[in-house]
Order: sequence, then structure tokens, then C-alpha cells
Amino acid sequence: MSSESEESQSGVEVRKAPSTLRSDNPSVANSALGNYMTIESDENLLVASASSEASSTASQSNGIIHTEHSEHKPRLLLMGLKRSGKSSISNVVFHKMAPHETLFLEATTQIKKDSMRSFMDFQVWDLPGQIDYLDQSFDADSIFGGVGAMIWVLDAQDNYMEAIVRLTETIVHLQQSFPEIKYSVFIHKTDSLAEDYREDIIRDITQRVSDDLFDAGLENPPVSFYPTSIYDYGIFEAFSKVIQSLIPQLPVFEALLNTITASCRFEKVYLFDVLSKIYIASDTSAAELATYGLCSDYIDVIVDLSEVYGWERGRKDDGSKRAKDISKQSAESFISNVKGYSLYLREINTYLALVGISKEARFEPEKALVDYNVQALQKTLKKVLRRG
Ligand SMILES: Nc1nc2c(ncn2[C@@H]2O[C@H](COP(=O)(O)OP(=O)(O)OP(=O)(O)O)[C@@H](O)[C@H]2O)c(=O)[nH]1
Ligand SMILES: [Mg+2]
Repeated sequence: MSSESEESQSGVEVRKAPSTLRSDNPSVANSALGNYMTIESDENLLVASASSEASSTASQSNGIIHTEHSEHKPRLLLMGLKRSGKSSISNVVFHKMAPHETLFLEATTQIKKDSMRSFMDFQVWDLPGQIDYLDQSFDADSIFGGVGAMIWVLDAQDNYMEAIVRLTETIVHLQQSFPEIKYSVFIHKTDSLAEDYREDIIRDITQRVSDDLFDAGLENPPVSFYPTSIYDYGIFEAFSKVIQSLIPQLPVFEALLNTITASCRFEKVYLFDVLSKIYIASDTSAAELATYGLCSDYIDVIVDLSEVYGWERGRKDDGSKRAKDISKQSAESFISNVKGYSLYLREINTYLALVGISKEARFEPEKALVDYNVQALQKTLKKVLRRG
């Protein structure tokens, strides 16, 4: 737990969080941090069977969109050269692995598929770096067909020329057959670059990739660049942006969050997937990594408290009116005087929580107004999620 969280404990007020910050869906697996997202891992042989034509039926419950056929979930590919950090990223973001433990990861030899069951079902495929996927013998359709986003992990502390060549070849090749794929380049391991020339390296890589793609005839390729490291919040920020690129309702979420930022005088508002701490939307004001970190740590504190003092919804339902009222309410919490900020959290549904950060050290006087506005927002968000 970071120092910010320790400092914050004196002013914390937690209301009803224990009972509601848990899933009432028995199919969602227990995890140390709560019950928000199921991760089903599946290691498959590299030459996967051709993508099935089976129709996918979408079902909706609790405002969460689930597709029944896993192959039809939006897919996110992690690609890049050997040892660039793909499996480390997947393990740190989706399996809560401590960054230093990635030192002991072995090279990936088969495609590793993780199914994420969250506000939207999606899959993350970790591809072994040792294989040439442009080889004609591969069934490209089974790997790249239906992919929403491809993340190319580029080790910035290594000699990155070969990685840039492979990356541009891959994009140029895939653009012809799979034009709908969105590309993100994670300029990775930035923690191990000397501060003096970190920015130069990031600029150099971005420029070289853009120039090479331009030379190959791609004038406006759908490629975004993010400096990342598993040793700071940068990897969560970058993954958040990639996931957001797959969410059709993003502009609606952003407009709603802009409204709440203005009406509640928040500095920044995030809509978090609670387990992964990926934010699926935020208001459109400029974000600072420190602000994200504070909100992310706050979620940890609340979920930890819920784990210790909480109970599952319905378990304390003795039929009394009070028990019924409590089980209907969303978890909420606010905290004052954390590094001069106030933080506010409200559960939106089983998977999502809204976290707002305000520059006012204390915002109790305005709490009632904030509650009112956020409750109205919660209703609207649920409607948007239900419509899919
Ligand atoms: N300094 C630093 N090291 C990292 C970072 N991310 C990963 N590593 C290290 O990079 C090494 C390789 O990581 P892996 O995740 O196994 O690489 P990979 O891309 O999955 O490799 P293959 O499975 O062979 O394709 C490990 O020792 C990690 O600890 C990072 O952000 N910073
Ligand atoms: Mg690996």
C-alpha cells in the first residue's frame, strides 16, 4: 500500500461499502480484492482452429453485456519481440502479480488466452515473441480475425531497430486483410531509461515508426503510442486507453462525466473497473498520473475494508425493512485531506465504480449535492450500459 493510503486513514468515512462492494453473482469467482471480474485462463496450441462461424447471442444482466460465445468477444492481442514484457504486462494488470515477480516468468511458448468477464466481456491473448506470425503457414484468420486492438510491446531499453522493423511489417501486412484493427505501441520499460534521455528515446521511436509506416504507404495509420512500465501506474493508464478504444459508448460516458465534473466541482472523475483498476472512461480534462494513482489506491483501501468487514448482499437479509433498504443501496465512501485532495467513490454496478477527486481538502459541506448528482448519473449510466 502506498504512503498516500496510509496518510489517508485518519479521515476515512466508509458508508455501507462492506455490504455492497461485492458481487451477488455466484458465478463470479472470489478474489483477494473482491468479486468484480472473472478471469478464465486458457492455454491453446498456437495453430488454433479456424474461427467458428457460430452465432453469438448477447445477454444482459445488471447492465453488463455478455456474449455467450467466447470467440466472439472483442480480442486484444499482446505482440512484440521475445522478452519485451508482454506476459509481465498481462500478469501485472490482470492477475495482480507484483512487478518484481515477473523476473521469474518463463518465455511463453503457446498463445495464452485470458477471458475477462467484466462490464464488457473481452479476451486478452499473450502471443509468444519467438514466432513469425507473418509466415504463410499460419492460419492468420484464427489469430487476427475479430481482433479489436493489437498492442505491440517494444522494449525501449534494448536496441529497438529490429522491433520497429517487425512492427511496421506486421501493421502493413495486417492492414490489408484486417483494416478494422486498432494499434497501440507500448514503449515499454521506460523505468530503466535514464531521465535525461527518456523523452528523446520515446520521441525517436514514435518518429521512426510513423516515418516507416508513411514510407510503406500508410498515411494515417490507426496507431497510438504510450510510454509504459510495470513499475508505475503508466501501464494501467495505457491499458485503459486501449480498452476505451473498444467501447462504442465512450463519447456518451465522457459527456456524462464532464457534466458531473462541472456540477460537483471535481478535478477529475473516473469510471473504474474495480478489479483491474482500468478506467473505462473519464471526463475529458487533462489527466495526471498522480491523480489516477490516488484514485486507484483509494479503491484498494475500500475493497480491503470490504473484504475484512463486509458481508455478501442478501446474507444479512432478515426480512426487515432496514436490511432490504441496505441491500438496495450502492456502496459509497468519501475521504478528506489526502495530500490536499478529497476523494469520493460510488459503486455503479457489480463491476464499475465512479471515483471523483476534488482539490478542496474537505468537501463535506457539498456532500449532499454531490450525492444527488452522482445518483442521477448512476441511473443514466445504468441505462446506457443496458442498451449496450
Ligand atoms: N525494467 C523493467 N523490466 C520489465 C518490465 N516489464 C517486463 N520486464 C522484464 O522483462 C523480462 C521479460 O518479460 P516477459 O514478460 O517474460 O517477456 P515476454 O514479452 O512475455 O517474452 P516472451 O514470452 O519470450 O515472448 C522479465 O524479466 C520482466 O521482469 C518493465 O516495465 N520494466
Ligand atoms: Mg511471454
